[in-house]
Amino acid sequence: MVNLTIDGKSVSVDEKSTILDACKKLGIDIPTLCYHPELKVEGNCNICCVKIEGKDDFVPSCSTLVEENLIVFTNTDEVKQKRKSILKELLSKHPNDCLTCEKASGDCELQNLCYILDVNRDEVPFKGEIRMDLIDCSSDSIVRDMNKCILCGRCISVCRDIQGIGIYEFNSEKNLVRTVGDKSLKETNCINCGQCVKVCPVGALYEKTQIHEALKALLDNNKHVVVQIAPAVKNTLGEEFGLAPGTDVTGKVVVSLRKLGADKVFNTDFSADVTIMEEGNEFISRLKEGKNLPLLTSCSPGWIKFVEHNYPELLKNVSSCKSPQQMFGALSKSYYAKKSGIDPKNIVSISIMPCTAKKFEANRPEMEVNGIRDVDIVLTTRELAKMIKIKNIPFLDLEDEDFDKFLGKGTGAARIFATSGGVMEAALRTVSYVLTDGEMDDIDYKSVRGLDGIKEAEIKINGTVVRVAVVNGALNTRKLLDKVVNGEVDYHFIEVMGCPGGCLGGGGAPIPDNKEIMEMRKEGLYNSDRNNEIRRSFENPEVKELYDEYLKNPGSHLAHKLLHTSYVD
Ligand code: HC0
Ligand code: SF4
Repeated sequence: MVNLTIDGKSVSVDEKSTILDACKKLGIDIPTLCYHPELKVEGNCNICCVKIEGKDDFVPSCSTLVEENLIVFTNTDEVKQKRKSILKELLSKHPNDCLTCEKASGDCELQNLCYILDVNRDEVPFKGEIRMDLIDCSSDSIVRDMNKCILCGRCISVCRDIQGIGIYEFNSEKNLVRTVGDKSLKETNCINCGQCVKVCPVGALYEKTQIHEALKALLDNNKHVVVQIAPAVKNTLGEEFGLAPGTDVTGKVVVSLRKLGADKVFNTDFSADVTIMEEGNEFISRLKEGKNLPLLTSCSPGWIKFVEHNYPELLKNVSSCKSPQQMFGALSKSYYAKKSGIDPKNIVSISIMPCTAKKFEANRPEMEVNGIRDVDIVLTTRELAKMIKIKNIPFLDLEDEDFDKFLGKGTGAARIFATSGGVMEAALRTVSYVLTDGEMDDIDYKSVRGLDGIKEAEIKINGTVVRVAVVNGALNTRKLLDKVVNGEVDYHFIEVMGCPGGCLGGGGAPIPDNKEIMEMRKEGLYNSDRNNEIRRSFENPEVKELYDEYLKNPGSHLAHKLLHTSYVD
């Protein structure tokens, strides 16, 4: 342990600690900007500077290691002035358009620092010019506005170190962050995961917003607007309104959407149950035939883009099932349209997702049936929160309401899709039942739960050992798939989610998220599963009705036409 004194208080910390860590231990708040607890420390903005007795220069507390008997000052006038001057320098280069910035107020760390350090934005005019060539709208999911970049390096780090993709780099000549090869984002191997959006402290990276399109459709009396709500949204949206992570706010989301003008409010959990029927059936066939194993799940669009770019030889292993988002879209414009006597051309299908890549997925050319797009508009959880706030809907005071019928019911199995291991567990709940004619009816498969990057388990079903793996985050996926390709491991079924932790950690989720928040979200989700009276997909009464009345059997001709696809890069 190392002993030091900070602002007159003694503290002992591990020798690998930084001064910032020691300050945290003492409860001393230090403003930070480039620093992010989950990322490699760059130490390049210096806003967290402190003074060490006997040294002339200020040092960044986030990247300076503690030393025995160090005497540190964090809050002198000199330190405060230094921080202010660093902030003012950043502001002089930062466009002054906070009123129209896409970064939600409260999420902009630069703006927050103005309050914390008592710097009035109006006193620091923007001295640069806004360059249109620094705005990249090419991606379906993400906009990059490098006019606003403060060079913190977080996007570089998350994409390279957490996702293992490495789209961005510093260009020291031009003093900006660019994509490797200076391509537009669409031309790179970006998987649209949005992890860079979540860590960007300012409005330099944001989801390609569709709020205006959504509001227009919701107010159009000639359109029949159906909205689906993804599993993760129900246990995370509350954070935007001050509720604890994991709180189940399903009933309030439903009312909010009705108040926003939705004609029907439906449930992605319903189509997640349909996915299990289709994917479970596909798995059982492949297992029996011993063909194209391991089966790789297909619900995470970031992962699909990743496999297309990096492991095209494994595309034959990817399930042909569309994701629940897309299955819902296709069913809303076929089954639901028929049942309600509505012309599918008049239906606008909106989805609320914790994911930026879902915008890309909905735009994929494959995602339509007979020229009718499955999903028209995708909003992230954060975009929905913004809409609720702009429209002054008193979210916390709303009385819970239930989903509309036909595509509204979801089981506990569907809800846990949103966390890593959930799709696998949901599939196992149904597959084990089917393969044993109901003799094996396990509900809890705890071995595939948790936020670890790679999990594996062996499940005995009817004398057969089914070897499964669950992986989340692109870097972990690469590690696992390299082993699959090299024949070092041999699984029957692998669940892959492109974002760390699964959809709960999606690029469209509330900001911030960290390990503690992710744990709470996950616990909330499993509570919602436990509280659901139906916890297996094949028992969903609306799913039964769908098959009885319309699709007939999983894997039927009609099911294939509507709910399956193939991916070609
Ligand atoms: Fe997910 Fe999904 S679980 S990907 O994270 O499978 O986005 O929540 O909606 O489609 O259901 C996201 C979440 C979904 C889909 C589902 C799957
Ligand atoms: Fe990298 Fe994901 Fe951002 Fe694309 S969206 S640049 S893959 S972090």
